[in-house]
Amino acid sequence: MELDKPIIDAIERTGQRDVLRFWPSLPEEGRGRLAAQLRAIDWEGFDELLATARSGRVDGCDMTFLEHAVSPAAPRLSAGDAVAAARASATIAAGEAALAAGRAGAILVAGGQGTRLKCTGPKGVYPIGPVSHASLFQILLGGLSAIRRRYGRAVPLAIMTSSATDADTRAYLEAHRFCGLDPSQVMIFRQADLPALAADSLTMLLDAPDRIAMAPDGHGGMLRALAAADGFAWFEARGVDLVASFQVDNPIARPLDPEFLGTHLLADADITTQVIEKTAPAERVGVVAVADGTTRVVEYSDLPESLARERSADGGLRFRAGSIAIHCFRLGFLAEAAATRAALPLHLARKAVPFVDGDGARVHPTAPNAVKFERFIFDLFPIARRVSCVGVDPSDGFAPLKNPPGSESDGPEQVRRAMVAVARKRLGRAGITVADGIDVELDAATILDERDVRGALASGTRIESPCVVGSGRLG
Ligand code: UD2
Repeated sequence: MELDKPIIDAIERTGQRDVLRFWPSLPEEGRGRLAAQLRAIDWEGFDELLATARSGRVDGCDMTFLEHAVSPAAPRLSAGDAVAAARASATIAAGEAALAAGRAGAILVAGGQGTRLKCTGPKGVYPIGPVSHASLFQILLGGLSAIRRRYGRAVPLAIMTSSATDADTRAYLEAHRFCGLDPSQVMIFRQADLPALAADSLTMLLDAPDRIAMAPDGHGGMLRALAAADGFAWFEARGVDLVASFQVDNPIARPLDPEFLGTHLLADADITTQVIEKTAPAERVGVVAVADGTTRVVEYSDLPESLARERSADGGLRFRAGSIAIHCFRLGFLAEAAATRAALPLHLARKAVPFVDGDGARVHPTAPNAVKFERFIFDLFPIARRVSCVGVDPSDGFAPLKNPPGSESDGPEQVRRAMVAVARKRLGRAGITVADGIDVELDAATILDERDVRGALASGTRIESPCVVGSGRLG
């Protein structure tokens, strides 16, 4: 096997000849593998990688913007509080009408490698249900079934995978019958990979003599990948004109909350985003900030520590609008942005990436030796005509699974506790008591909120042993 001339030219032009150092000694099969990777690389975009790496610039950190920026107003979602819900009734009605008209779709980003969680395979298969042991996929996709039951219309769902998660995700969903969803309402699309570059030489690293070290291109890769998979047309064909995007790691996420969607529609926004009040400077959430009419999300790793710590006169953090990565987009806005390649900049991260050295020995660096690149979907915020924000109480909508068992925060123990707390609260509102220390869970596919609880269990019921409410095992 020989390499095509345009690829050899691109390798020369970008100074990447070193990637072929084992080529002469590779067996035919290995050459085939390496050639396939080289063909898949976006050589036209390679200069952007090199320029970003050379500048050492972190796009999220625009100091001029941050100097003037403030946290945006974010009216709190009522989340079942009867008084607040009555006040928000027109907004809730607008969202419910959109759901009943089948206008809402969803994008689940599930291409991450789950490095911090140290799980093998996609994060979505992680068993998180405190009683059911249901996986993240079962819980999140189940939530869409519950919406369909209530509003009579499916929420078409596009799931973004990556080279790291695609095959296993497809196999899991097939084996689990798409977690109860109609397969014709689910599309799976794969984001692209970008090469990691050696920090000193800016040359690609080899993970093996016949394999380039690549990593998913960040959740911002969703734009180009969805366009390439005809995803915008897929949504349009199903009557969708707004899509909520959410992450695979948060089982109590409420991306299709009617009040959230209603806020978006009544504000006539391109983007509406959910925020929590960030209270500790070190919390690992990006912050939403506004200056001169422009809204941005500044990722936690990009926010200088002095600014992360700064407090306002009321004692709260100056940058307190913590992004939980649940956004509602006008579909037309996303499609237009996808057509503009320049819309999403690259972000740079310095990472320790294993590689094979000149002698073919594998090296596991303990300090960062490489730069990796990612695009973030929230970099669309500054080009949106209008961005609106809603506030979420973390106990009602944010319990991310990031860390392995035994961690101090964001581990499975904390996530399960949060799920049990949500269940207890909703059961309590429906007049059901739960004995102390008992784990309860709401069946994601049938129970959206206390209204569904009332349909499943009589008020006054007392729960004495662990159970999943709504699954048919109780009541
Ligand atoms: C993300 C947000 C952070 C905050 C936090 C809330 C970014 C850059 N940071 O931080 O501001 O909102 O979540 O939990 O968004 N993913 C892909 N492809 C990729 C990379 C990630 O699909 O190439 C998915 C991944 O599967 C997961 C999500 O994006 O669902 C977030 O990835 P992460 O866990 O690496 O992000 P984190 O916790 O640093």
